[in-house]
Amino acid sequence: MSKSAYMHEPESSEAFTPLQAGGRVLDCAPTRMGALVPTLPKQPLGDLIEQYKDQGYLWLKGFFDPEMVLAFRGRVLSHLGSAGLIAAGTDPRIGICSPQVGGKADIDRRLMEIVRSAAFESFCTQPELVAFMDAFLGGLSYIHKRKIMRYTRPGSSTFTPAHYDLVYLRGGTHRIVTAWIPIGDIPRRMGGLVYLEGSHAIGVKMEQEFAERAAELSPQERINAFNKHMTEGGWVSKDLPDMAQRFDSRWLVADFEAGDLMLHSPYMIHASTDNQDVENRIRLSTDLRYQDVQSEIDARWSNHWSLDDML
Ligand SMILES: O=C(O)CCC(=O)C(=O)O
Repeated sequence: MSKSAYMHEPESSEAFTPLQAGGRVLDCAPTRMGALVPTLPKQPLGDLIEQYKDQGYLWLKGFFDPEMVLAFRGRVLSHLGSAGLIAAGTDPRIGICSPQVGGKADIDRRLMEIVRSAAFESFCTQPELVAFMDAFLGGLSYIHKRKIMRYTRPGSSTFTPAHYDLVYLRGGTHRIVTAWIPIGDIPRRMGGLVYLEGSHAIGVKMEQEFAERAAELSPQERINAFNKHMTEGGWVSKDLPDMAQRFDSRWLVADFEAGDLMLHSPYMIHASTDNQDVENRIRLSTDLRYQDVQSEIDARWSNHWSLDDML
């Protein structure tokens, strides 16, 4: 596929709505903010792979049946809702946050139950996703057991600082593909993922520099995202506006919908923005890591995700 066939941008003034991350307002000038390029999944595989390599991501529109995703959203949020997360008398599929949210510990305990549940396992291993990942990776795909699910309340200070994923997966192959799945609609004001345009090349360079500096570290320390050469938590930065300036690049944003599947390279720098939803909805998503089954697997990811696993 030629580049021009997919390098278009939606003509939407919404693409430039001011957003914030950790309370810092992103510069919405067209030189600092743009729109992610959507892709239809039913294209020849070779074209999809080429586009992924070129952009560092693929935003596969309508990959899943939206009703199935919304039903799963309802299932998750009704489980978390019993700990007081959801406004009484409202449909958990909509996910309106309760004005008096219950104890965080109770909600998080229920979240850990969800990520260990058969319902979540079957959501993550549904046949069309497995078949697609096998084809995309060119052989049998492996999904890491450590699967993360995130909920973000509107108005909370929770956001994901800028990073690339390999920092957390240095104990195995670098040929990882992350699948990020919005569980329900996540319009940009609800704090979805944003990607630093062209940053998969920056990630490769950063990783080379890290490898040089880390030569003196023990093998254990070298793969630890919290080692002395990393910033706290392995983040590249918590200051998204500054990063766009520093790398002279743009944050690419999108209105994600139930049914979308996002794939990104382990070198692609991404983050999330704050959930500023005026309708008071909870942002819910999962992120999964794939690789081919024959390559080296980071053993630290062979357990269920826990909030305190320090990975
Ligand atoms: O959902 C988020 O806020 C972060 C997800 C993420 O960092 C990832 O999918 O790699």
